[in-house]
Amino acid sequence: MTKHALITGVTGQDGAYLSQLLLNKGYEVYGLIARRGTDTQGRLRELGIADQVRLIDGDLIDLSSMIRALEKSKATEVYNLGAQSFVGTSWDQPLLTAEVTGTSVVKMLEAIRIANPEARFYQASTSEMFGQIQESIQSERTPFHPRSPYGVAKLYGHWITVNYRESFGLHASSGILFNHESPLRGTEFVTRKITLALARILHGQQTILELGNLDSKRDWGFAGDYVRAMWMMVQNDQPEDYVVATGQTWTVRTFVEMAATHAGFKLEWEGENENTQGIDRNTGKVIVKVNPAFYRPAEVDILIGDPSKANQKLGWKPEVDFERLVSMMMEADLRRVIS
Ligand code: NAP
Ligand code: F7E
Repeated sequence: MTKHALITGVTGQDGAYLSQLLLNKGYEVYGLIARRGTDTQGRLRELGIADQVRLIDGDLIDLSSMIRALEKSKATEVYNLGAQSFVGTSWDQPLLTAEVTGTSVVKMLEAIRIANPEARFYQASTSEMFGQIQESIQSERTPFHPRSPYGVAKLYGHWITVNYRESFGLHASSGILFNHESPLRGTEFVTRKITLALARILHGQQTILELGNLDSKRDWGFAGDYVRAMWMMVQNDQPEDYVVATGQTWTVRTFVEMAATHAGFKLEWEGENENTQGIDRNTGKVIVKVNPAFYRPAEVDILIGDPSKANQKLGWKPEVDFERLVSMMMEADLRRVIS
Protein backbone atom coordinates (compact mmCIF):
# COMPACT_ATOMS: atom_id res chain seq x y z
CA MET A 1 0.00 0.00 0.00
CA THR A 2 1.33 3.47 -0.89
CA LYS A 3 2.38 5.46 2.14
CA HIS A 4 1.16 9.05 2.51
CA ALA A 5 3.25 11.73 4.20
CA LEU A 6 2.35 15.31 5.13
CA ILE A 7 5.24 17.77 5.41
CA THR A 8 4.91 21.23 6.93
CA GLY A 9 7.64 23.60 5.79
CA VAL A 10 7.72 21.73 2.47
CA THR A 11 9.07 24.79 0.62
CA GLY A 12 12.08 25.10 2.96
CA GLN A 13 15.51 23.48 2.68
CA ASP A 14 14.67 20.31 4.63
CA GLY A 15 11.16 20.09 3.19
CA ALA A 16 12.61 19.88 -0.32
CA TYR A 17 15.19 17.19 0.51
CA LEU A 18 12.72 15.18 2.58
CA SER A 19 10.14 15.33 -0.23
CA GLN A 20 12.76 14.01 -2.64
CA LEU A 21 13.71 11.18 -0.27
CA LEU A 22 10.09 10.13 0.33
CA LEU A 23 9.15 10.33 -3.38
CA ASN A 24 12.13 8.09 -4.16
CA LYS A 25 10.77 5.62 -1.60
CA GLY A 26 7.40 5.58 -3.36
CA TYR A 27 5.43 7.81 -0.94
CA GLU A 28 2.62 10.13 -1.92
CA VAL A 29 3.94 13.43 -0.58
CA TYR A 30 1.67 16.25 0.55
CA GLY A 31 2.97 19.65 1.64
CA LEU A 32 1.25 22.28 3.74
CA ILE A 33 1.84 25.59 2.01
CA ALA A 34 1.19 29.04 3.44
CA ARG A 35 0.73 31.04 0.25
CA ARG A 36 2.49 34.25 1.24
CA GLY A 37 4.75 34.85 -1.78
CA THR A 38 4.40 34.40 -5.50
CA ASP A 39 7.29 32.00 -6.05
CA THR A 40 7.55 29.68 -3.09
CA GLN A 41 8.39 26.46 -4.88
CA GLY A 42 11.93 27.32 -6.04
CA ARG A 43 13.65 24.58 -4.04
CA LEU A 44 11.19 21.87 -5.11
CA ARG A 45 11.76 22.98 -8.70
CA GLU A 46 15.53 22.92 -8.27
CA LEU A 47 15.28 19.25 -7.24
CA GLY A 48 12.91 18.57 -10.17
CA ILE A 49 10.02 17.45 -7.94
CA ALA A 50 7.67 20.46 -7.89
CA ASP A 51 5.01 18.67 -9.94
CA GLN A 52 5.12 15.54 -7.76
CA VAL A 53 4.49 17.17 -4.37
CA ARG A 54 0.78 17.76 -3.72
CA LEU A 55 0.30 21.14 -2.07
CA ILE A 56 -2.43 21.84 0.46
CA ASP A 57 -3.15 25.42 1.57
CA GLY A 58 -2.71 25.94 5.26
CA ASP A 59 -0.84 27.81 7.94
CA LEU A 60 0.82 26.67 11.12
CA ILE A 61 -1.13 29.16 13.17
CA ASP A 62 -4.46 27.85 11.86
CA LEU A 63 -5.51 24.62 13.59
CA SER A 64 -8.47 24.09 11.26
CA SER A 65 -6.21 24.11 8.19
CA MET A 66 -4.02 21.45 9.80
CA ILE A 67 -6.98 19.19 10.51
CA ARG A 68 -8.13 19.61 6.90
CA ALA A 69 -4.61 18.89 5.62
CA LEU A 70 -4.50 15.66 7.63
CA GLU A 71 -7.91 14.62 6.31
CA LYS A 72 -7.11 15.51 2.69
CA SER A 73 -3.69 13.87 2.66
CA LYS A 74 -4.71 10.76 4.63
CA ALA A 75 -1.18 11.02 5.98
CA THR A 76 0.14 8.27 8.18
CA GLU A 77 3.41 10.14 8.70
CA VAL A 78 3.58 13.84 9.58
CA TYR A 79 6.88 15.71 9.44
CA ASN A 80 6.57 19.07 11.20
CA LEU A 81 9.35 21.12 9.62
CA GLY A 82 7.56 24.48 9.28
CA ALA A 83 8.88 27.28 11.48
CA GLN A 84 10.17 30.83 11.67
CA SER A 85 13.63 29.29 11.61
CA PHE A 86 16.04 32.25 11.53
CA VAL A 87 17.53 32.85 14.98
CA GLY A 88 18.39 36.51 14.23
CA THR A 89 14.81 37.39 13.31
CA SER A 90 13.49 35.81 16.50
CA TRP A 91 14.65 38.84 18.53
CA ASP A 92 12.76 41.17 16.16
CA GLN A 93 9.62 39.00 15.98
CA PRO A 94 9.56 37.10 19.30
CA LEU A 95 5.78 36.74 19.48
CA LEU A 96 5.42 35.52 15.92
CA THR A 97 8.28 33.09 16.58
CA ALA A 98 6.60 31.85 19.77
CA GLU A 99 3.43 31.15 17.80
CA VAL A 100 4.79 29.78 14.52
CA THR A 101 7.79 27.90 15.93
CA GLY A 102 6.45 27.08 19.40
CA THR A 103 2.72 26.78 20.03
CA SER A 104 1.93 25.65 16.48
CA VAL A 105 3.45 22.30 17.49
CA VAL A 106 0.64 21.62 19.95
CA LYS A 107 -1.84 22.57 17.22
CA MET A 108 -0.40 19.92 14.93
CA LEU A 109 -0.43 17.37 17.75
CA GLU A 110 -4.06 18.25 18.54
CA ALA A 111 -4.91 17.98 14.83
CA ILE A 112 -3.42 14.47 14.87
CA ARG A 113 -5.38 13.52 18.00
CA ILE A 114 -8.57 14.74 16.34
CA ALA A 115 -8.07 13.55 12.75
CA ASN A 116 -5.80 10.50 12.96
CA PRO A 117 -4.18 9.50 16.27
CA GLU A 118 -2.45 6.58 14.51
CA ALA A 119 -0.35 8.94 12.39
CA ARG A 120 3.33 9.03 13.26
CA PHE A 121 4.78 12.47 14.07
CA TYR A 122 8.25 13.99 13.65
CA GLN A 123 9.11 17.30 15.34
CA ALA A 124 12.01 19.39 14.01
CA SER A 125 13.81 20.24 17.23
CA THR A 126 17.20 21.89 17.33
CA SER A 127 20.62 22.17 18.94
CA GLU A 128 19.69 25.82 19.65
CA MET A 129 17.87 24.40 22.70
CA PHE A 130 21.32 23.65 24.21
CA GLY A 131 22.28 27.32 23.72
CA GLN A 132 24.68 28.13 26.56
CA ILE A 133 26.00 24.61 26.69
CA GLN A 134 25.87 22.67 29.95
CA GLU A 135 28.15 19.85 28.70
CA SER A 136 31.08 20.13 26.29
CA ILE A 137 29.51 17.56 23.92
CA GLN A 138 25.72 17.61 23.77
CA SER A 139 23.59 14.46 23.78
CA GLU A 140 19.93 13.58 24.45
CA ARG A 141 20.74 13.76 28.19
CA THR A 142 22.31 17.25 28.18
CA PRO A 143 20.22 19.90 30.01
CA PHE A 144 18.89 22.76 27.85
CA HIS A 145 19.62 26.49 28.16
CA PRO A 146 18.29 28.29 25.06
CA ARG A 147 19.77 31.70 24.18
CA SER A 148 17.23 33.13 21.72
CA PRO A 149 13.44 33.49 21.42
CA TYR A 150 13.77 30.88 18.65
CA GLY A 151 15.50 28.43 21.01
CA VAL A 152 12.88 29.04 23.70
CA ALA A 153 10.02 28.46 21.23
CA LYS A 154 11.64 25.25 19.98
CA LEU A 155 12.04 24.04 23.55
CA TYR A 156 8.27 24.29 23.99
CA GLY A 157 7.79 22.32 20.76
CA HIS A 158 10.21 19.67 21.97
CA TRP A 159 8.63 19.17 25.39
CA ILE A 160 5.05 19.22 24.13
CA THR A 161 6.03 16.47 21.67
CA VAL A 162 7.51 14.42 24.53
CA ASN A 163 4.42 15.18 26.63
CA TYR A 164 1.91 14.07 23.98
CA ARG A 165 3.88 10.86 23.51
CA GLU A 166 3.79 10.21 27.26
CA SER A 167 0.20 11.43 27.81
CA PHE A 168 -1.62 10.00 24.79
CA GLY A 169 0.72 7.32 23.47
CA LEU A 170 1.24 9.12 20.14
CA HIS A 171 4.08 7.87 17.95
CA ALA A 172 5.85 11.24 18.29
CA SER A 173 9.62 11.68 17.96
CA SER A 174 11.73 14.79 18.33
CA GLY A 175 14.91 15.08 16.30
CA ILE A 176 17.44 17.39 17.96
CA LEU A 177 19.24 18.34 14.78
CA PHE A 178 22.44 20.35 14.74
CA ASN A 179 23.06 22.89 11.94
CA HIS A 180 22.66 21.35 8.51
CA GLU A 181 23.30 23.12 5.27
CA SER A 182 23.19 22.58 1.53
CA PRO A 183 23.08 24.46 -1.77
CA LEU A 184 19.36 24.99 -0.95
CA ARG A 185 20.06 26.72 2.38
CA GLY A 186 18.35 30.12 2.84
CA THR A 187 20.67 33.04 2.03
CA GLU A 188 20.20 34.61 5.49
CA PHE A 189 22.07 31.74 7.21
CA VAL A 190 25.80 32.28 7.52
CA THR A 191 27.07 29.40 5.35
CA ARG A 192 25.00 30.28 2.29
CA LYS A 193 25.50 34.01 2.88
CA ILE A 194 29.25 33.30 2.59
CA THR A 195 29.19 31.08 -0.51
CA LEU A 196 26.77 33.33 -2.39
CA ALA A 197 28.72 36.50 -1.54
CA LEU A 198 32.07 34.97 -2.55
CA ALA A 199 30.64 33.83 -5.88
CA ARG A 200 29.20 37.29 -6.48
CA ILE A 201 32.47 39.02 -5.50
CA LEU A 202 34.40 36.77 -7.88
CA HIS A 203 32.09 37.81 -10.71
CA GLY A 204 32.09 41.54 -9.88
CA GLN A 205 28.48 41.62 -8.64
CA GLN A 206 29.37 42.50 -5.02
CA THR A 207 32.42 44.06 -3.39
CA ILE A 208 32.38 42.95 0.22
CA LEU A 209 31.03 40.23 2.52
CA GLU A 210 30.01 41.61 5.93
CA LEU A 211 29.76 39.14 8.80
CA GLY A 212 29.22 39.14 12.57
CA ASN A 213 30.94 36.77 15.02
CA LEU A 214 33.69 34.90 13.15
CA ASP A 215 34.65 32.86 16.22
CA SER A 216 31.31 31.19 16.73
CA LYS A 217 31.56 27.38 16.30
CA ARG A 218 28.98 25.07 14.80
CA ASP A 219 28.61 21.34 14.14
CA TRP A 220 27.67 21.61 10.46
CA GLY A 221 26.32 18.67 8.48
CA PHE A 222 24.60 18.14 5.12
CA ALA A 223 20.78 18.48 5.00
CA GLY A 224 20.44 15.47 2.67
CA ASP A 225 21.96 13.24 5.37
CA TYR A 226 19.79 14.77 8.11
CA VAL A 227 16.40 14.21 6.41
CA ARG A 228 17.37 10.53 6.19
CA ALA A 229 17.66 10.53 10.00
CA MET A 230 14.14 12.05 10.27
CA TRP A 231 12.67 9.25 8.17
CA MET A 232 14.55 6.58 10.15
CA MET A 233 13.14 7.93 13.45
CA VAL A 234 9.60 7.72 12.14
CA GLN A 235 10.08 4.13 10.88
CA ASN A 236 11.39 2.92 14.25
CA ASP A 237 8.79 0.99 16.31
CA GLN A 238 9.65 3.01 19.41
CA PRO A 239 9.09 6.81 19.19
CA GLU A 240 12.06 8.54 20.83
CA ASP A 241 14.25 11.63 20.73
CA TYR A 242 17.59 11.65 18.94
CA VAL A 243 20.53 14.01 18.52
CA VAL A 244 21.61 14.23 14.87
CA ALA A 245 25.07 15.75 14.38
CA THR A 246 28.52 15.08 12.93
CA GLY A 247 30.46 15.29 16.20
CA GLN A 248 32.84 17.92 14.78
CA THR A 249 32.80 21.68 15.17
CA TRP A 250 34.23 24.50 13.05
CA THR A 251 34.39 28.28 13.32
CA VAL A 252 32.62 30.64 10.94
CA ARG A 253 36.13 31.91 10.11
CA THR A 254 37.18 28.42 8.95
CA PHE A 255 34.06 28.16 6.79
CA VAL A 256 35.00 31.47 5.12
CA GLU A 257 38.60 30.35 4.59
CA MET A 258 37.66 27.01 3.05
CA ALA A 259 35.00 28.52 0.78
CA ALA A 260 37.37 31.30 -0.30
CA THR A 261 40.15 28.85 -1.14
CA HIS A 262 37.70 26.74 -3.10
CA ALA A 263 36.59 29.80 -5.08
CA GLY A 264 40.22 30.69 -5.91
CA PHE A 265 40.78 33.62 -3.50
CA LYS A 266 44.01 33.92 -1.50
CA LEU A 267 42.48 35.10 1.77
CA GLU A 268 44.53 36.57 4.60
CA TRP A 269 43.20 38.09 7.82
CA GLU A 270 44.23 41.41 9.35
CA GLY A 271 43.02 43.09 12.56
CA GLU A 272 41.06 41.69 15.48
CA ASN A 273 37.46 41.54 16.71
CA GLU A 274 35.32 44.21 15.03
CA ASN A 275 38.36 45.47 13.09
CA THR A 276 38.94 42.12 11.39
CA GLN A 277 39.29 42.21 7.62
CA GLY A 278 39.86 39.47 5.07
CA ILE A 279 42.08 40.55 2.18
CA ASP A 280 42.45 38.78 -1.14
CA ARG A 281 46.19 38.74 -1.80
CA ASN A 282 45.58 38.12 -5.50
CA THR A 283 44.04 41.58 -5.87
CA GLY A 284 44.94 43.35 -2.60
CA LYS A 285 41.25 44.08 -2.02
CA VAL A 286 39.35 43.75 1.25
CA ILE A 287 36.63 41.19 0.55
CA VAL A 288 35.48 40.28 4.10
CA LYS A 289 34.75 42.66 6.94
CA VAL A 290 33.24 42.30 10.40
CA ASN A 291 30.14 44.40 10.99
CA PRO A 292 28.95 44.33 14.62
CA ALA A 293 25.40 44.89 13.36
CA PHE A 294 25.40 41.12 12.71
CA TYR A 295 26.33 40.27 16.33
CA ARG A 296 23.48 38.68 18.30
CA PRO A 297 22.09 39.98 21.61
CA ALA A 298 23.00 36.58 23.13
CA GLU A 299 25.28 34.22 21.23
CA VAL A 300 25.56 30.44 21.18
CA ASP A 301 29.35 30.26 21.18
CA ILE A 302 29.88 26.59 20.40
CA LEU A 303 27.89 23.44 19.61
CA ILE A 304 29.13 19.85 19.16
CA GLY A 305 26.68 16.97 19.07
CA ASP A 306 27.07 13.34 20.07
CA PRO A 307 25.14 11.30 17.47
CA SER A 308 25.91 7.87 19.01
CA LYS A 309 22.28 7.08 19.91
CA ALA A 310 21.13 7.72 16.31
CA ASN A 311 24.07 5.67 15.10
CA GLN A 312 23.42 2.70 17.40
CA LYS A 313 19.60 2.61 17.40
CA LEU A 314 18.84 3.79 13.85
CA GLY A 315 22.05 2.88 12.05
CA TRP A 316 22.34 6.52 10.94
CA LYS A 317 25.60 8.18 10.05
CA PRO A 318 26.43 11.21 7.93
CA GLU A 319 27.94 10.62 4.49
CA VAL A 320 29.03 14.16 3.55
CA ASP A 321 31.91 15.66 5.57
CA PHE A 322 32.54 19.34 6.25
CA GLU A 323 35.03 19.88 3.44
CA ARG A 324 32.71 18.29 0.88
CA LEU A 325 29.78 20.34 2.20
CA VAL A 326 31.67 23.60 1.78
CA SER A 327 32.80 22.71 -1.73
CA MET A 328 29.31 21.52 -2.73
CA MET A 329 27.80 24.84 -1.61
CA MET A 330 30.57 26.95 -3.14
CA GLU A 331 30.34 25.13 -6.48
CA ALA A 332 26.54 25.49 -6.60
CA ASP A 333 26.73 29.24 -6.03
CA LEU A 334 29.53 29.67 -8.56
CA ARG A 335 27.32 27.89 -11.11
CA ARG A 336 24.26 29.97 -10.19
CA VAL A 337 26.08 33.29 -10.38
CA ILE A 338 27.54 32.53 -13.82
CA SER A 339 24.27 31.30 -15.31
P1 NAP B 1 13.54 26.82 6.34
O1 NAP B 1 14.29 26.59 5.07
O2 NAP B 1 13.56 28.16 6.94
O3 NAP B 1 12.02 26.38 6.10
C1 NAP B 1 11.00 26.75 6.96
C2 NAP B 1 9.68 26.41 6.32
O4 NAP B 1 8.61 26.78 7.21
C3 NAP B 1 9.39 27.14 5.00
O5 NAP B 1 8.83 26.23 4.10
C4 NAP B 1 8.35 28.18 5.40
O6 NAP B 1 7.49 28.56 4.35
C5 NAP B 1 7.58 27.41 6.44
N1 NAP B 1 6.75 28.29 7.28
C6 NAP B 1 7.14 29.38 7.97
N2 NAP B 1 6.08 29.93 8.61
C7 NAP B 1 5.01 29.18 8.31
C8 NAP B 1 3.63 29.23 8.65
N3 NAP B 1 3.15 30.17 9.46
N4 NAP B 1 2.80 28.29 8.15
C9 NAP B 1 3.27 27.30 7.34
N5 NAP B 1 4.57 27.20 6.98
C10 NAP B 1 5.42 28.12 7.45
O7 NAP B 1 14.05 25.81 7.47
P2 NAP B 1 14.89 24.45 7.32
O8 NAP B 1 16.34 24.78 7.42
O9 NAP B 1 14.38 23.66 6.19
O10 NAP B 1 14.52 23.73 8.70
C11 NAP B 1 13.39 22.89 8.81
C12 NAP B 1 12.96 22.80 10.26
O11 NAP B 1 14.04 22.30 11.04
C13 NAP B 1 12.60 24.13 10.90
O12 NAP B 1 11.59 23.88 11.85
C14 NAP B 1 13.88 24.56 11.62
O13 NAP B 1 13.57 25.42 12.69
C15 NAP B 1 14.38 23.21 12.08
N6 NAP B 1 15.82 23.06 12.23
C16 NAP B 1 16.66 23.44 11.22
C17 NAP B 1 18.02 23.24 11.36
C18 NAP B 1 18.97 23.61 10.25
O14 NAP B 1 20.18 23.70 10.53
N7 NAP B 1 18.50 23.76 9.03
C19 NAP B 1 18.53 22.62 12.52
C20 NAP B 1 17.63 22.22 13.51
C21 NAP B 1 16.27 22.44 13.34
P3 NAP B 1 7.85 29.82 3.39
O15 NAP B 1 8.93 29.30 2.51
O16 NAP B 1 6.58 30.10 2.71
O17 NAP B 1 8.30 30.92 4.32
O1 F7E C 1 24.39 31.34 12.36
C1 F7E C 1 27.24 33.48 13.24
C2 F7E C 1 25.99 33.56 14.10
O2 F7E C 1 22.25 32.00 11.24
C3 F7E C 1 25.46 30.50 12.69
C4 F7E C 1 19.15 27.64 12.00
O3 F7E C 1 18.96 26.68 10.98
O4 F7E C 1 20.89 26.33 13.02
C5 F7E C 1 20.60 27.59 12.47
O5 F7E C 1 20.78 28.62 13.45
C6 F7E C 1 26.51 31.30 13.46
C7 F7E C 1 25.94 32.13 14.62
O6 F7E C 1 22.58 29.64 12.11
C8 F7E C 1 26.86 35.98 10.66
O7 F7E C 1 26.15 34.56 15.11
C9 F7E C 1 28.40 35.35 12.05
O8 F7E C 1 26.77 32.00 15.74
O9 F7E C 1 23.79 30.34 10.11
P1 F7E C 1 23.21 30.88 11.35
P2 F7E C 1 22.15 29.39 13.63
O10 F7E C 1 21.87 30.64 14.34
O11 F7E C 1 23.18 28.48 14.22
C10 F7E C 1 20.08 25.95 14.14
C11 F7E C 1 20.50 24.57 14.57
C12 F7E C 1 18.64 26.10 13.89
O12 F7E C 1 17.81 25.36 14.42
C13 F7E C 1 18.20 27.33 13.16
O13 F7E C 1 16.90 27.15 12.60
O14 F7E C 1 27.11 32.24 12.58
N1 F7E C 1 27.33 34.55 12.24
N2 F7E C 1 28.13 36.25 11.09
C14 F7E C 1 26.36 34.90 11.38
N3 F7E C 1 25.15 34.39 11.16
C15 F7E C 1 24.39 34.95 10.19
N4 F7E C 1 23.18 34.43 9.91
N5 F7E C 1 24.83 36.03 9.46
C16 F7E C 1 26.06 36.58 9.66
O15 F7E C 1 26.45 37.55 9.00
